[in-house]
Amino acid sequence: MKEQGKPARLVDAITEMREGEALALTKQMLDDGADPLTILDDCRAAMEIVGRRFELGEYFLPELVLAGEMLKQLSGLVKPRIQQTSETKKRGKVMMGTVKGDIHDLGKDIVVFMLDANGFEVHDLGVDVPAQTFVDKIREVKPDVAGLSGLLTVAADSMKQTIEAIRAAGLRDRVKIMIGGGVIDDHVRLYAGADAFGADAMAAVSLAKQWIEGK
Ligand code: B12
Repeated sequence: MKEQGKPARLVDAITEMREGEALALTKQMLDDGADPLTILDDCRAAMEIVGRRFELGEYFLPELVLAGEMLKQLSGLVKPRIQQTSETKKRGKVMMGTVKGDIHDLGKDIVVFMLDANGFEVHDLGVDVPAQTFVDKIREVKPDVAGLSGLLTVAADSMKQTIEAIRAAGLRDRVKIMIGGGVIDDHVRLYAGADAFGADAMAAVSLAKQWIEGK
């Protein structure tokens, strides 16, 4: 039988909750010169499997919590290997937050990190962010782009309410809005009234570049 490659072993270690092995494998892959972004993709694939098992009643909250903790540690190992841009002049301002009612932040944190590494000034509002906080902070910080993250189905409604609040405050034409996370897709973009949906952290970077620099 063919030996399983390291990426598949990493996905396996995460989904089977073998924390020590997942950490050791990640370190090994990084030392072998693996692309850090690919490792993050593998982690995300593993989280999808964990999520599916939770949905099927095979895993429970403790497994979700452990998976979340593992991902935090793994991304802590991976992030320093991602090249930061050498430009000191910031490219533009991006505000990020997980919408009201949702406390998932691992994906948002990766997006924040990638935006920062690519030279944007990032303002992270955290999780469970009320629509009014987005409005207040947009007024105060004047970001070029606002990114809304959410993983729960109900996040779609929070995104819609947030964007409506931004519109009601007269700020909608001053800020481009991107959304992303878990189940978010282009249907949600239409429903919520965002400018774009991004599937991953690099999509967030491309959108911000495109909007701010016309690239
Ligand atoms: C880990 C986890 C948790 C951890 C979160 C830890 C943390 N600090 O974030 C804990 C244990 C706290 C948790 C809690 C809950 N969870 Co949970 N959780 C997950 C799990 C397994 C992984 C999520 C994750 O981190 N993925 C990895 C990251 C890297 O991916 P990502 O977030 O999608 O982000 C990437 C992209 O989407 C994109 N992106 C993200 N944000 C943005 C924003 C923009 C602007 C752009 C462009 C891109 C972008 O870039 C990121 C990097 O590539 C998912 C399963 C899944 N399929 O996602 C369930 C899941 C999201 N959870 C779920 C549920 C039900 C819950 C709970 C309600 C459980 C409970 N009974 O209490 C609570 C919710 C509490 C709340 N109010 O929010 C469900 C949601 C179902 C639904 N559709 O509504 C899921 C889908 C599991 C399932 N299949 O049932 N959870």
